[in-house]
Amino acid sequence: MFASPFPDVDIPEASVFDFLFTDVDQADLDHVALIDTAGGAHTTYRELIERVNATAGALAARGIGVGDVVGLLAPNSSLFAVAFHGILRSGATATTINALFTAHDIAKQLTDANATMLITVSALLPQAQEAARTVGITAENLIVLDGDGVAATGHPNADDLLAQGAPAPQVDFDPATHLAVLPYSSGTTGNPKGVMLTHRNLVANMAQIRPLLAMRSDDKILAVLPFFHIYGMTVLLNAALQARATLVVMPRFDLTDFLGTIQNHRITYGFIAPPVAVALAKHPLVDQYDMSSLRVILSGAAPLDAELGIAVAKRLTVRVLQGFGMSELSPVSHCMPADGGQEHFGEAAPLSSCGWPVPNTTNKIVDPATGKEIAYPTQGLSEPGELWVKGPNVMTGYLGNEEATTATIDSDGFLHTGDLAQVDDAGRVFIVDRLKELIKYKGYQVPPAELEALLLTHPAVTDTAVIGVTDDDGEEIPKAFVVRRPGTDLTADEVIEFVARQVAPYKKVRRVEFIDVIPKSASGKILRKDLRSPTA
Ligand code: AYL
Repeated sequence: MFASPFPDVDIPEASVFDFLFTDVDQADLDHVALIDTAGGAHTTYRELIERVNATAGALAARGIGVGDVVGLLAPNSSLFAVAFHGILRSGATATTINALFTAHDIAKQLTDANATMLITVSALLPQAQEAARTVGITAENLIVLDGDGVAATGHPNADDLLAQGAPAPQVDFDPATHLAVLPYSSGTTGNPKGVMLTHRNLVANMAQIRPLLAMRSDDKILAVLPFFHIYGMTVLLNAALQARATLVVMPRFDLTDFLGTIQNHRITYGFIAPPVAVALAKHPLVDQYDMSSLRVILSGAAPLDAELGIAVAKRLTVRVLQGFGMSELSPVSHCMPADGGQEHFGEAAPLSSCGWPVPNTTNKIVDPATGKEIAYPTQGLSEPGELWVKGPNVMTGYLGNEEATTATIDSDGFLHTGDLAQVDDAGRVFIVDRLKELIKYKGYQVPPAELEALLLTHPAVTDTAVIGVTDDDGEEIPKAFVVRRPGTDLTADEVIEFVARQVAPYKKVRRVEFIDVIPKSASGKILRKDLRSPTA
């Protein structure tokens, strides 16, 4: 067992709203909190807080409060930020939904989370309406933030909520147990599950990463990572606002817009996932922009190739950092400090590591075959084993799924990540492989179980298994192994097309191999390791 080398931080007993906004300095109230690159709107901290309170008041007037779940389906915008904190401020729980989801995916999440209201934007209205109909959410409870308004369409918009002028409600809940958000994650196996994160979990993670990330009020933070995913939610919507920084909010990633935004807004701090690092290291366009304002880039959500990270640091003259986390950990459990570790440890951590355990956490590395803890190394690297994490950022469990919860969090409170790690004698953790079945495509979760269930509905497929393989660019992509029904002539293209028609674009199967039989254990579990051959 080894603990974070950083001093423990204080985690106040506060709601997310109180932790973020009750003690804003007078001087910060007129500071710009959010800039929308689409449309150019500026929102100050004062306006943000007023709108969050008014949104909470309007939701409360509609009967939403403690015990209710509200779906939030939208790309990044200042409207998203207001709606998100408005939901939490009302006492309700937000279930954030991937903006790329199909109507079917949206309805599934709303049903599982038991949501009674859905907040979206006009660009996603067709799928939002279809999902709302499926789950029985009424027109008045389908809010279209940038829509034409309740008078025109029957769906309230953001202005309708603000115009209601209802005061923010007095809400009474215990931050230690009350659920703030329900993001969805497939965890180590199976279908996506609601990850129960309390106000305390989110407040804790803000407090834990604050001394490491060291964001400042004069930072201009690039907010292109989606707010609906836990990475953007905690690091941008929560931690960056807590630092009173300015978020420059982009609705989607496009390389030209991304580079132009860094140049024109003088961005100082960027949060990315590894595919963006590939572009920053290699794309010729990068040389045409002035990147000199950048001081730090942090990569997380999937493994960062160290060489690539070094190339980005050299090309842009910035500090590149890596962090590691999971939705189930609110999410950041490991990170490098903003100076790489220079001040605290005398040298920066190598980019092949994801840094040190964040404050208030302890780790174990455990041999998955024997269940025995692996010794902390006296020199060099430890043996590899499954990474276990304990701390105030560990979720309370999976919604309505006791079995998955007890399989993931043990009786000592350690969360079993399903990732294979090593630790070195300086306490730095290296993620070396993934034990669990999860596939990550561009940092997004692709649960194989979902694709396998879908493929089995094809009449010419008798059995299948989906795994992650590495493509020529070093990126992880989903690959399906398919057993064809005898006498049929199903092609790989047909398999790819069949899936593509029915899933969000990032969940597409991108490679297919036909085989005679899917390797399985005696109990019928797919032996995914046996499918991972060098030629796969
Ligand atoms: P989820 N290296 C390797 N694998 C990683 C890394 C990393 N740096 N970060 C995340 N993963 C994988 O719930 C790993 O398999 O959360 C992990 O179990 O979508 C899984 O992604 C969790 O996927 C940060 C750093 C946020 C990371 C995050 C991660 C949120 C992704 C902020 O600073």
